[in-house]
Amino acid sequence: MGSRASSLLREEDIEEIKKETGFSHSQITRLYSRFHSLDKGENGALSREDFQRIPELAINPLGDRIINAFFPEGEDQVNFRGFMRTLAHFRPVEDNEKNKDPTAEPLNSRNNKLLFAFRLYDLDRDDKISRDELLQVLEKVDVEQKMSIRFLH
Ligand SMILES: [Ca+2]
Repeated sequence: MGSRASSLLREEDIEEIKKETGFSHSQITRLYSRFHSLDKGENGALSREDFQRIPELAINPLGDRIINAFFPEGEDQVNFRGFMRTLAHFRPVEDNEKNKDPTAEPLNSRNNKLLFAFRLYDLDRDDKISRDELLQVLEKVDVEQKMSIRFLH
């Protein structure tokens, strides 16, 4: 089943995603079959409902925010490319050596990770974290721990 799903992904797409996200070839094909199995509508994109079926996210207090991070403003579907771009923020910083592209800051750089975490707090997306937004999160979490998504491994 996994091989059928990965065969839908073209080799040149894999190369581009590799460059953009730093994931390895085998990680990309594995995540593609995961993406494919989550895609209940079988339209090549995931909806919020598709994400909500992931048990690890369903029980995660930050689950809704993490799910939101996959969707560009105003959109309710995310394709595989967008899915991978968001996942790239979760890659450990030390993996940066391979696939280094000097023209672009890797998505998993410290800066981009911070920005990503910031956006998890900034619920109304006004580029500021209000006292209330901060308190809502602090009540619940150790962000570092909650940001680890076990289904990726
Ligand atoms: Ca805000």
